[in-house]
This record gives sequence, structure tokens and C-alpha cells, in this order.
Amino acid sequence: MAALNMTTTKISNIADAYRKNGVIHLPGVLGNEVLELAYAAYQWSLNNPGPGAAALPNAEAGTFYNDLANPNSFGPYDTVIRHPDLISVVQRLFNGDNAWFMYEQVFKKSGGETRRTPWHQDTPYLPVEGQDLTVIWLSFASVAGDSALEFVAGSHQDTLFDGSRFDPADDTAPLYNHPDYPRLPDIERNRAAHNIVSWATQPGDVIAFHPSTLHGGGATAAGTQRETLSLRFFGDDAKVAGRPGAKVANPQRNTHPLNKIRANLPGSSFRHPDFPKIL
Ligand SMILES: O=C(O)CCC(=O)C(=O)O
Repeated sequence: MAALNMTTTKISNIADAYRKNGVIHLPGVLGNEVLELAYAAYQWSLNNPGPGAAALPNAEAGTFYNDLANPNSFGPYDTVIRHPDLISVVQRLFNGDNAWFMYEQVFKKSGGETRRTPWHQDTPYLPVEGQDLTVIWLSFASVAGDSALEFVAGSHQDTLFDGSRFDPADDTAPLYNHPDYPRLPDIERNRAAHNIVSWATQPGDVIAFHPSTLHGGGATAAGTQRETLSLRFFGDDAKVAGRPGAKVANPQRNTHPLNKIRANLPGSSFRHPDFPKIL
């Protein structure tokens, strides 16, 4: 498996490497204090499911639970997203003066074997596009290389594919079936054709990726569990994107700005007063 040697990337080059590859491993950038705050916020999410909470389809015995953009999450996550360790990461990635928190997403794979997360990009599901977007992915326990999340380096600059329906019978089954969004390629069957990178991680590491970067993987074996958190931020270069037939879980209950902003004009600046400004 290819590996980008980001461990040796100089701090000043982080924004350049991130722009080029759409993903970067930042080892040991989060201290214990922010990890403890993040785990408390993660537990809050598990205990307070929002309108988007769901167990994703899983052919095996285990459960692949996820929840995202809970409209009540800004309070519980406030000390996490404003912690200097996190702010410093976001600042280095965007190399800019402004950054806002967009939303949280929690994943829990447990209770038996779980499937690989199908290869997908996040932006087809989201009303946003631009260069200054990032997903700060972290895990609360060590993740070995063979169950790590994987990425196709540089794919954020290529085709924006249709979303995956996460159908266990067909990873590439299209979400929209719309001519503007080609069907996802079967990356898993043709791995050698793609520049796939991944990293084993320790608590305190961050993998930051652009939400248009193709990613997938992270299966768990029976008897193990995986608790991971994605914190999503945007900066100056972020615009509203129109998506065909974008579905929002329980739209009438979903008062998150990520839902409200769908009413704004595609191409306009992605700004809403309810997104917390962290920088
Ligand atoms: O941690 C995982 O298994 C999935 C992460 C992911 O797909 C994401 O953060 O967008």
C-alpha cells in the first residue's frame, strides 16, 4: 500500500500538501485535554440521537451506527471545536484567517464483524463545495493499518461521483442516478489503478481530508469495536452547492444550518450565522 510521507512534512508545507493530496496524517497533534473533551462530546452524541441517526446497512452481524449534524450539538461540542489544539490544525490546513465549524459526525462499529465503509466522497451528499473544506477524523483508540480508513490521494481534484447508497449488495449503487454525477468506480475490485493511501493511527493523531477525496475501508473484526469522530470545518473558499434530490433526514425536525442553507443560491458564499466561527 502506498504511503505519503506526511510525518516529515514541515509545518509550513501542511496547507500545500493538503491542497495537493486532499488528505494528510498529522500524528500526535491532539493532547489529552482535547481528546477527553472530544470523547465526552462523542458520548453525548451516542446518548442523544439526532434526526440523522441511523444504523447503516451491514450484511454481517455487527452494527455500523452513525449520526451527524445534530441540531443540538453546538453546545456539547463547543469546548472541543474551540480548543487550541484543534484550532491550530484547522488554521494550518487552510492557511487562512477565517474558519467555521460545520458539523459533527460520529461512527461506532461494534457487536461483531462490520463491513468496509464503501468507497465514497462526502460532498455529493452536502450542499457545499470549495477548497477550504476539511474533515478532521480522529479515533479514541489505536487503529491498526488493516482496519484503517483509506483514501485515493488527489481524488478531490478529479471527478465528483454520485454518492453511494451504502447498499451491502452493491457499494457503487448510485444515490441520485443523475447524469451530472457519474457512478462511482469499483475501486475495491481495481485497487492497483488507484493511488490508495492509509495510516495506522494512535489517539492524538488526526487524519484531515477534503470531503471530495474518495475514502472507504475501516472494517472491524468480530470482538473489536471502533469509535471515531469526524469534525467538519470550512474556511473562506466555501460555496453553496445544489445537489439533485438531496435527502435530509427528518427535514421538519432538522433545524441544523446545514439543512437551512440548502435554501440559499448555489454558488453563493457558504455562510450562515448559526455556524460557529472558530477563527
Ligand atoms: O470512520 C469511518 O469508518 C468512516 C469515516 C467517514 O466516512 C467520514 O468521516 O466521512
